[in-house]
Amino acid sequence: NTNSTGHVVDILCVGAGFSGLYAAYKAAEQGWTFAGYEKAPDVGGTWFWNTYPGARCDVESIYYSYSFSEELQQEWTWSERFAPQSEILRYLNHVADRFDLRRHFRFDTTVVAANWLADEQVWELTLDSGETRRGRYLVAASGGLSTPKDADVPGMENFTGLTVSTSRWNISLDDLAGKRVAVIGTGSSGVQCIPLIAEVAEHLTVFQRTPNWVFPARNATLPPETVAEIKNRYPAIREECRHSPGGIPDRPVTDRAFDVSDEERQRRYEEAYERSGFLGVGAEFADLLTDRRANETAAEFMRQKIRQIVHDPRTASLLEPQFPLGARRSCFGTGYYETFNRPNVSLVSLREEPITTMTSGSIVTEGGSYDVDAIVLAIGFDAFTGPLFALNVTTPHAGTLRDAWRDGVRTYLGIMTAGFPNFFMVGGPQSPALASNVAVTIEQAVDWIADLITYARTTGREVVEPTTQAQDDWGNITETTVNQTLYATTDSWYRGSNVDGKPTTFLGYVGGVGKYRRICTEIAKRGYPGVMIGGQAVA
Ligand code: NA7
Repeated sequence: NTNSTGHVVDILCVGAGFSGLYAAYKAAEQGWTFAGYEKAPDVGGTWFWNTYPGARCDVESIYYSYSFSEELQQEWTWSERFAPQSEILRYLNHVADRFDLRRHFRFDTTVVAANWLADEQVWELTLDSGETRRGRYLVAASGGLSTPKDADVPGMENFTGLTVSTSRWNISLDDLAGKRVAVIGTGSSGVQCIPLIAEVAEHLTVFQRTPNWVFPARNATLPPETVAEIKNRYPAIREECRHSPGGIPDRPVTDRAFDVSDEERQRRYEEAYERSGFLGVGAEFADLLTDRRANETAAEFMRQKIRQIVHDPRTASLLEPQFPLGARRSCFGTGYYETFNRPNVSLVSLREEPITTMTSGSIVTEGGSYDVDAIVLAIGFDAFTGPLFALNVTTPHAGTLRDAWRDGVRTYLGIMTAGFPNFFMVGGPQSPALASNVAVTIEQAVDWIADLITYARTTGREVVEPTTQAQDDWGNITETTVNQTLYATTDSWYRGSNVDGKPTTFLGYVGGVGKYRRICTEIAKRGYPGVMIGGQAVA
C-alpha cells in the first residue's frame, strides 16, 4: 500500500495473522481503505513464526479456521484432526491469495509507535523505517502470544553452543541430531517438540519448572467421509461453535463428579481420556473447574495414567502436576510421557534444583552440572499485553497504554480501552480469546468493530471511545467470572504471572464464547451504551 504521509486511510492495522487478514477482508467488503503492517516477511502471524518440530494447533482444524466464506470452507480440505503449523500457514496463504488480501499489507515492517493526534482525530503510526502513516481507526491484530518472553534463564549469556527458541525456530531438527540437547520449558510448545527432539538427539535433558497436565492429542488423518460430512453441515457446525462455551461444538454435561459412583466416574474418565481434546477428562463433569474436590478426582485419574506410562517412579512423580487439572492451559502431546522411558532422555526438576548459571557448554543447577551442545528455549510469551505495549500506543490524554495499564489490564469487552479513541484490539485481553477457539472470537470481534464504525458513521460521527464506567464494569464481570473457577487459584501466563513484574490480572473472559457474543450483540442492538460516540465524520 502506498498511502503517503498526511493521507488518511480508514483503517490502520498491525499484524497479518488470523486477525489482520480477516480485518483486511472486512474492510474491503465495507469499501474502507486499509493499510496493514506486518513485522514478518509474509502472512501467518503465530503460524509464521512457530515452526518448531511438532508445532500444531490443539483446537481441531475443522473449527480452527474461518467461517466467513462458505466457498472457502468448501474448497479447503484439512488433512489431519489437528493441523500442523505448515498446513495452517498454507491455509492462511491460501486465504490471502483467494481474497487478494496481501496487497493491503506491507511486510518486513515493524510499527514502533502509534500516536493519537487529538486535533486531527487520527492515528499516526511510526514505522521502523521512520516513515509515518495516518488513519482514522487503529486495529491491533497483533496477537496474544506473539511477543516471546525474554530469555530470563540465569547465565544464558555464557553459553556458546547452539541456542534456539521454539517461537523463533530457525534451524532444522537435523541440526540437533547426535547432539546433547536441553529443552527448557514444558508448556504446550515444549510438550510438542520434546518427543521429536528425543528421537534425534544423542541425549535430551528436559528442564521442567512446573509439570503441566498433558493429555494424549490423538491426532489422526481426517478420513474423506468425515470431511465430506462436515462440509455438508458446515454452516450449522459454525453456528454451534459461535454459541458454544469454548468455540467448538459443545458436549454439555450437567452431572457433577460425586453424583456418580467411583466405578462410574472412573469409567467416564477412561472414555474421556480416549476422546481427548478440550472436552476430554477436564470437561467430563460440570463441576471440575469450579470444585476442588471434584477436580481432584480427575487429577488423580490423570496422575495414575502418568504413573502407568512412565516406568521410573521418581521421574513419574516429578511429572505429576499438583495444581487443579485445567486451571492452566492444558497441553496435548503425542507420546509425551512415553518419551521419558527412552534411555536417552532425562528429566531435571527446576523446583528441586534451580538453574544458577551456565558455562560455555553446560547448564549449572543447585544439584549439578549438565553438559549440553544445544539449548532449546520453550519458555513462552509475554501474553496479550506484550505485543500491545510494543506498539507504544499513546494519546495526549491517557499517555501510553503501558501507563494506563500499569496496575493491570483495563478494557471494554476486551476490544476497546478508555482514553484511547478509535483504538481496537482483536482477540485482546479480557476477551474470550484466551481460553477458547480463538478463530471464533477473532471473526466476532472484527464484525463487532466494523458494525460499531458503521453505526458511528451513519450517525455522522467518527470517534468512539468506551467510558471508564463501562470499562470498570467489564473488568468486574471478567473478574467475578474467573473467581468462580479454579483458574483463579493457579499462577500461569493466563494471569501474567510468567513474566517478572507483570501485574497479575486475569487476561481473559471465561464466561464462554456464546455468552460473550450475546453480551456484545445486545450492546450493539442498544446503540452501544458504554461507548462515547463523538467527533465529526469526515466526508
Ligand atoms: P508456556 O505455556 O508459557 O510454557 C512455558 C514453559 O517454560 C513453562 O513450563 C514455564 O515454567 C517454563 N519457563 C518459563 N520461564 C522459565 C525459566 N526462566 N526457567 C525455566 N523454565 C521456564 O509457553 P508455550 O510456548 O509452551 O505455550 C504458550 C501457549 O501457546 C499455550 O498455552 C497455547 O495456548 C499455545 P512455569 O510454568 O512458568 O513454571
